[in-house]
Amino acid sequence: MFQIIEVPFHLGLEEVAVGKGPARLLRAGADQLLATRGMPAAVTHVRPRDLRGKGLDLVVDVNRVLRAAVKEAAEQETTPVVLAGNCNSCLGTLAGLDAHRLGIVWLDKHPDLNTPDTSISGLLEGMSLAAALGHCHQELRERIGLPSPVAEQNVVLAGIRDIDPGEKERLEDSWISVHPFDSLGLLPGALRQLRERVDGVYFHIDTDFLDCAEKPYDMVRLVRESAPLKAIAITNYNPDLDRGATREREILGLLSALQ
Ligand SMILES: [Mn+2]
Repeated sequence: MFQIIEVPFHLGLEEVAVGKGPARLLRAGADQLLATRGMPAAVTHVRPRDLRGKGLDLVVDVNRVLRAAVKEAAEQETTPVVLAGNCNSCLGTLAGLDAHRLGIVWLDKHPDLNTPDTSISGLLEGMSLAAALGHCHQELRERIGLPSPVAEQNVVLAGIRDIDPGEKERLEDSWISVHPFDSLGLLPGALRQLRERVDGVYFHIDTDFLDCAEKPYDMVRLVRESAPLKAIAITNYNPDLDRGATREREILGLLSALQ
């Protein structure tokens, strides 16, 4: 059974840019697509009460509330589906899960493995996976409540097209299993190997992977069938940039593929 958790924030700012994505997907019937025996998925809204800080403090506040919501969903033996603005929601979601023998499968056009030293844009969302793996922002991760980083050996990264130079170096020197958008051939084997090391998977979907993925629904089904999914994230959808609602329909297709 799925439990939707709506996190309508863009770097701590509510309903701005990609922060508008979650509400739009709910209006389009995300809860119906994740129904169990005809019952729409329940929805929890992440709204920190006192958003008076700024910058990273806001990111911490949002992720702490998300952590509690994920923990509650997991305790009720439902699968949290986090509809979030930014990929940094991975920190709050991972913090709410039992970290023991947990893997990550990450679909994204970008590896999100920049650090403040290598980032060209300087934006936190491009550092999301790096932060979860302990490459940067240790303090941020710890404040959100994720004391230990996830081991690189337990990460499968797929759908990748745009890699920054600093990320390329990092990937060449890492244990992460990387699969470009156009080479899905080795993905089933990588998922089987991951399954031997973990009991469950956090499945992160940055919807920009749809820009280039050739068989996105097959990818989602492959991951779904590869291991128990402990939580799922759907991130980075900006309805203002979605003329004709093409992307919205594609994302609804991804949700259907999770069933
Ligand atoms: Mn991305």
